[in-house]
Amino acid sequence: MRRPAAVALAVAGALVLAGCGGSDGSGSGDGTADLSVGSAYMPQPVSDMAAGFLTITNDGDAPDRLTSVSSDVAGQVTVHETVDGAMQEVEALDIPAHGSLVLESGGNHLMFEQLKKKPKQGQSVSVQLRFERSDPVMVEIPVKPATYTPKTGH
Ligand SMILES: [Cu+2]
Repeated sequence: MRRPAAVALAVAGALVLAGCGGSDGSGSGDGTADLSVGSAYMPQPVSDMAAGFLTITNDGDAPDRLTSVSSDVAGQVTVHETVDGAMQEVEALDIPAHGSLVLESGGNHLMFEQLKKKPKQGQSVSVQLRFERSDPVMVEIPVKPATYTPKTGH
């Protein structure tokens, strides 16, 4: 009875392969988020508040969440979403696995309040982004003209 033995071996081999998990070689059990930040800018503020926009890309196998933000130029930075044209503060924003979180004019954004100084066009503002699972990320956000909109916008 050689054939049943061969089948059993094949099944065992498949189980071993499945147990190896992801193919990225990271070796971690349930995957991790792999975050990078791009397309960041701040329109030059016209009051004691400023908005910030950026895109957080997650190349990892696990989702994460943007939970809080701070900057040395602002007393407080909050995360806002825009609903029916009105903005409101949110506790956190989701960053899906193999996806991205987009903060753009008219939508989600960072809100800098109690500005200690008014950032000017050509300068940059350093911001620390903090996440539910990943380590904090420092970003230098360039200050653009007050009317700036990215060319990739719709
Ligand atoms: Cu806002």
